[in-house]
Amino acid sequence: MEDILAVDVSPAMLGAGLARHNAASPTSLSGNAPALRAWTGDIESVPTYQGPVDAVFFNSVFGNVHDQRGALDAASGLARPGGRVVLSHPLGRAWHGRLRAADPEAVPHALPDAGALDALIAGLPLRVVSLIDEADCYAAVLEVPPGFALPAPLLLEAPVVAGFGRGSRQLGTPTANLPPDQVVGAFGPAGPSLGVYFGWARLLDPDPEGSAPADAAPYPAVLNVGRRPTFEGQAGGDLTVEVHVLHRYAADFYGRPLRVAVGGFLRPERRFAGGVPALVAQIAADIGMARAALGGPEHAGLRGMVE
Ligand code: ADP
Ligand code: RBF
Ligand code: MG
Repeated sequence: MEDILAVDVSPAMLGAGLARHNAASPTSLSGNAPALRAWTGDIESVPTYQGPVDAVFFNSVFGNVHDQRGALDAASGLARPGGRVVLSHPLGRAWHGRLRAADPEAVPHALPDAGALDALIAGLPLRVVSLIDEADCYAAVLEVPPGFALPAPLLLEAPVVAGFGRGSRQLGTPTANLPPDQVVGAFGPAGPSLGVYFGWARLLDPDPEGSAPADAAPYPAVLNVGRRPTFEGQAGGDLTVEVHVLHRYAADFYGRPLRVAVGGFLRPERRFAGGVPALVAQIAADIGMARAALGGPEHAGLRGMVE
């Protein structure tokens, strides 16, 4: 069996689902055994640490979801890179339309047709893979962008500049800001995809009076290249390149050059409606994904690029 997280606003419905499942295939809920877990609440209340998941299914429910765009945004954030979001209704548009006519309060939305679907996901990190919209069957398959190893690793090197002073104080993740104009050229003529990358980072020119020598070693890192829409409003602020090094340094290192070898892209930047706690949980997940990717054979040579 697969790992499944069942999500419903109704504890009674969740209980019924769990009872039916456990009767059919009793499993241990302890340890790392694949299991059916339950979360009471709507999709936007599911914390990121429950993911990342291969796929999010909205089966026979999407028309009942009041904030469909918010739900899709939350779903895209729970899915792994390349993961899917599926909207399905096995009885299709005609049946759903009659249900909606009978109780428009419980079913505020029609199933989205191709145009409505495009409008719903505009600006979200989702694309339509396929859409079946027939009288007796509805299924829309959406995909979040795949995490990708870059065609070749990128090398960034620039002195660390001051940012907003928010990384360490508000988020618990200090980010060494690099001047964007000195580093975005490395991402090619089309510029960087805004989002989170992983790689190795090393501080150059160790200051004899400052950091301990050990601080000049290469360490794993996560980078955000983006406009911080969680803080700066939907459109975001100026482009920043921020590197959170997975190491506890003895002292701050403003002005010192930082060299970063970027190995791949983890996810697009998002606006977190849940604010700081939601972003902090996502960054923790990003760090886990980065460590896993850096530990794999695909990126074995990356560390050497910053040495
Ligand atoms: P700012 O807004 O000025 O970038 P932050 O709160 O983001 O401030 O903190 C970043 C600064 O913290 C870096 O410029 C660097 O001097 C220091 N720092 C200490 N440890 C780290 C780390 N592990 N990763 C990144 N920066 C760190
Ligand atoms: N800010 C966002 O608004 N959305 C994000 O998805 C986002 N992801 C981040 C991921 C990582 C690994 C890091 C280090 C930062 C991220 N930030 C994101 C940037 C954050 O808003 C920024 O570091 C602080 O505002 C301090 O400048
Ligand atoms: Mg910073």
